[in-house]
Amino acid sequence: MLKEVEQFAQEFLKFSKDKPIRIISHYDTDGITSASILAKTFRRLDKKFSIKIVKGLEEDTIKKELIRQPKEVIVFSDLASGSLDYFQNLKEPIFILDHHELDSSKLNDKIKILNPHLTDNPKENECTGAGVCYLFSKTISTNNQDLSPLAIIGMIGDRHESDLSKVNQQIVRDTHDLNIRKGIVLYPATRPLRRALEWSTSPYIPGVTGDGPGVQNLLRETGIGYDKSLLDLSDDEMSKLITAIMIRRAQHDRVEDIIGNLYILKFFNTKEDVREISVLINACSRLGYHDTAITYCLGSEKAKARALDIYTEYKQELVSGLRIAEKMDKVRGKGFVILNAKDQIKDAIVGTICSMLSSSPTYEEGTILIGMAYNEDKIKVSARIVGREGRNLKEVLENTVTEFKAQNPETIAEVGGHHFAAGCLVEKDKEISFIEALKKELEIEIVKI
Ligand SMILES: [Mn+2]
Repeated sequence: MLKEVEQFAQEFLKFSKDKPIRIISHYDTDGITSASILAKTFRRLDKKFSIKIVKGLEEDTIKKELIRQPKEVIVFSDLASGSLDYFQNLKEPIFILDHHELDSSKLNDKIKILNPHLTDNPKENECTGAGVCYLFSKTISTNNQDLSPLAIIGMIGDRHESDLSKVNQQIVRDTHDLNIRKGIVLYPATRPLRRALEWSTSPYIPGVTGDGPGVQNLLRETGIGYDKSLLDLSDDEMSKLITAIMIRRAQHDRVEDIIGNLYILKFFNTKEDVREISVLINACSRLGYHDTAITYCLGSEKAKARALDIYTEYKQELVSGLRIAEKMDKVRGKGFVILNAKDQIKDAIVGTICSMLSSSPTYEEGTILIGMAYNEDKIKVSARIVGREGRNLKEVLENTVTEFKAQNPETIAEVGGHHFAAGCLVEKDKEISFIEALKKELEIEIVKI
C-alpha cells in the first residue's frame, strides 16, 4: 500500500501548499482518532486547519462543506467512500482517507482517495480510518510514528483487534508501550475487578452488571480479592472468573464470545485499557462533545478530566437504561421484541442498550430487538439481532418503512445501517402507525418460514 500512500501524500501536500485545510470526520472512535491524527500532522506542518465531526454525510452537509472550495482543501476521514454519488461534478479535488467499501466505478480524477479496498491486496492492507490516516501521516514524516497509539485506539474502536491484518500488525509494531494479552474482555483490565464487573455492559452479565451485591457474590464465589484487576489475576483465577461469568450468561453463549485480546497502552503516562479509552472517546463524541473527544486524543489534561466526567455520566445512563429496558413492558412476538422506551431512555443510547441486550442470555438466538426512544418530535428506532444469524435488519426496516409510507406518504423516514444493526428516524405523532407497520413486517416473515 506504500506506493499508494506516497502518491496520495505527495498530491495532497502539493495541493494544500498555501491553503487552509478542512477535516471532515466520522463521529465514532475511529473517526475521532482519524481527525486527531490529521490535526496533529497538520499542526506539525504548521498548517491552518479546522475540523467538522459528523454522524453521516448527507447531501446537505456535503454541499455546505464544498462551498469552502477553492479557498480551502477538503479532507474526509473515516467516511465518504459511500458518498461518491455526491462527488460527480467537482470543480476542485477532494481528498478521502477511508476504509469503507466503495463502488470504484464512481471514482473520477477529482476524487483523490486512499482506501485499502483500492489496493492490490485489500486483505493484507485492511485497516481502519485511523490506520489509513496514520499511514498517510507517517509517510509525511517518520516523526509522526508517535501517533500510532491513536491508530491503535481506532483499531479497537472499529473492532479489528482479533485477526490482525499485515498493516495492523505493522501499526502494533510501531507502538511502544503496548501490551497485548489474551483474557476475558472485561474492561478496564487495569482497574479493580469489582468496578469492571459492576460497569460491565459488554459483555453484559445478568445479576452482576449494575448490581453491587451481585458483584460481591461473584468475587466471593471465585475467591478473587476485591481490589485485584484483571491484569493481576493468576491463570487459575482467570479461569474461575470465566466460569463464573459463563454460568451467568449461559444459554447460547460461547467462551470465544468473552475471550479476546486485551490491549494495554501507556496513554497520558498511565497504563490504560485501550477498550476503555475507545469507549470513553465514543461516549464523549456520541453525546455531542466532539471537541473534548479530540482534545483528549491530542493529550490535553483538561480535556481528560472533562472526558472522564462525561464518561462516568454515560456509564450511569447506560446501566440505568439497561435496568429500565429490562423492567419495561414490551411488545413480544415470535422472534422479535419491541422496546418502546418513549422518553424513559435517551435516544442517543437506545441503540447501545439494544446491542447490550442482544448479547444478554435473556433472548434466543436470532431474536430481533427493536428499541424506540423519543428525540424531540421524532422517534429514534434501533434494530439489533441476538447472535450472528438471522434476518437482514436493514431490509427489515426498509420493508417496514415502505409499508409505513403507503399509509403515511408525507413521512421523512429513512433507514441506515447494515445486516446486523440498523436504525431509522420517524415522526413522533406517527408512533402507533409505525409500530403497526413494524409488527406486520416482523410477523410476515414468520408466516413465510
Ligand atoms: Mn471506521
